[in-house]
Parts: sequence; structure tokens; C-alpha cells
Amino acid sequence: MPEAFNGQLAPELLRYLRSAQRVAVLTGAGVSAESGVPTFRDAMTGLWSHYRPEDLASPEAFAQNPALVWDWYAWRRGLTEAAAPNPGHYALAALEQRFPTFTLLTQNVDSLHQRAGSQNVVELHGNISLARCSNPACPASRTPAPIEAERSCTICSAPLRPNVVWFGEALPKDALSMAIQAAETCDILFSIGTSSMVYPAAQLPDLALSRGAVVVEINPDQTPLTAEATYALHAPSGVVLPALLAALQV
Ligand code: BV8
Repeated sequence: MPEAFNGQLAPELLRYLRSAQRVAVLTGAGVSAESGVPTFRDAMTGLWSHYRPEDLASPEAFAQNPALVWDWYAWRRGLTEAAAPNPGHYALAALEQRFPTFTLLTQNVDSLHQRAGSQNVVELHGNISLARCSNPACPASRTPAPIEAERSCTICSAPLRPNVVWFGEALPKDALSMAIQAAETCDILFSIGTSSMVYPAAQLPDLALSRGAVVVEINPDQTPLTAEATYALHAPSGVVLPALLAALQV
């Protein structure tokens, strides 16, 4: 049954975690909220309040108006570059050192886990700091996302696009297979700061549950996962994760 986070982590959860060998973590935009990065669905504040994220994060939107989509990503990239990792990111980097196998699967595109020191990060939805050629046949490698207006591939002149996974696009094969393997073999999976609405990432906690793993959700709000989770800790990740790390160190 889900446990509300009242500042005390359930003793049986801590006991289980102390003996865990294989830990998987799925993170979403909520983990970066305390760094001041708007969550994906809040990201439409201000200038972008009249667009739905799905209307900008799609191949169709890019084909129709590449400049608008690039401007949106340049705005978001500015926010993520100005942001700093928060205590939740740092706690995850420290927790990674405590377990034989620790796989961090992130839907986030902001590099904040890596900047906090996390080593084994699987980016399910790409990374906002890079651009790639929109021509799938082009051999061009990823390049830093362009700041200036010139956004064409230097090898084949096709438009450059943000190196992220848009709605309707497949996730990178390697990333998805690593994520499925981690969910299928972990002793415990944490689902942190995600609305559990975007697939196939949202299926990973169910996969872990189906293999008998403990699933812990950390989110101030309810999500479609909350009722199924073994534990649901209703508090910000920047509060819960440092508390979890501290409890493990005693
Ligand atoms: C695909 C990158 C097929 C770009 C993003 C079933 C199976 C497969 C696909 C589908 C399916 N059903 C529907 C689909 C289609 C679609 C989908 O899932 N749609 C949803 C809307 C229903 N999925 C896809 O299109 C995927 N592609 O399956 O292709 C295919 C297969 C083969 C060949 C061709 C095609 C691709 C999905 C990826 C889309 N790209 N991002 C970018 O960032 O611009 S998704 C986007 O949403 C972000 O990556 C984000 O991470 C993700 C999920 O959002 P969250 O991270 O959860 O953020 P959100 O704002 O929603 O929630 C934040 C949460 O944090 C909240 O719950 C809040 O309470 C909490 N919170 C706030 N503060 C805190 C906090 N928690 C903790 N602490 C805090 N302090």
C-alpha cells in the first residue's frame, strides 16, 4: 500500500533498500523543478502559454515551422544552462555509489544529472544541448545546438534539429533496451518527478512490478502509478532523496 512521506521513511523500505543489489531510477521533469527548470507541462508559461508542448515537440511542428521550434528549444536550453543541479540530483549521484548496480533512466533532456556527478545515465528522450542533422541518412555526428539562425547541416545542408525524441518518434534503441533490461532485473525501481503519462517510459515501473521488484514513487502529486506503487512518497524529490541518503548512512 502507498505510504505518505511524513518525514519518516518506512523502516521496511529502508531495510529492503539496504539489502538491494540492483537499483533502477526513472526520472522526469519534476526532479529538475527545484532547479528552477519548468516541468514539461508547466514549460508553457509566459511566451509559450498559447502552445501545447505536443504541438512543438513533434516532427510535424518542426516541418511546419522549424524557426518556431528552434526558438522554443533555444529558450528552454537557456533555462537549463542557467540552472544548477539541486539536492535531489546530488543525492542520486551519491546513491549511485552505494549499490553494485545503479541505472539512472531519465526522460529529462537538461544534463542536470550528469552535472551533479551521476555516471550511469541513460537519456531516454535525448539532450537539449545537442543538435543533429534531420536527414537520417546523413553521416554527420551530433553537434552542439546552434545559437545563431544558421541551422543547416554542413555535410548535406538538410536542416539541423534538436537532438531530442519528439512525440511519434521512436526512442533510441540502445537507451530503450538498457531501460527495459534495468526495469526487468532490478530489486527496486524509483519513479521520481514524472507524471507517468508519456510512453514507453511510463511502462517501466509496471515492468519492474511484474518482475516482483519494489516500486517507490516520489512525487508531491498523484499520478497513474501512485495506486500501484509499493510506496508513494508525496514530497519533493529535493527533500526525499537527501533524507533517503542520510537514512542509509546511519
Ligand atoms: C513513441 C523530449 C512510437 C522532447 C518528450 C503507448 C506506447 C508507445 C507510445 C505511446 C503510447 N501511448 C501514447 C503514445 C504516444 C506518445 C505518448 O506517450 N503520448 C502521451 C502524451 C500519451 N509517446 C511517444 O510519442 C513516444 N514515441 O512511442 O513512438 C514509435 C515506435 C517505433 C517507431 C516510431 C514510433 C515518444 C515520447 C517522447 C516525447 N518526448 N520529451 C522535449 O523535452 O522537448 S516527452 C516529455 O514528457 C519530456 O521528455 C518529459 O520528460 C516527458 C514526461 O513528462 P514528465 O517528465 O513526467 O514531466 P511532467 O511535466 O509531465 O510531470 C512532472 C511531474 O513532476 C509531475 O507529476 C509533478 O507533480 C512532479 N513534480 C513537480 N515538482 C516536483 C515533482 N516531483 C518531485 N519533486 C518535485 N519537486
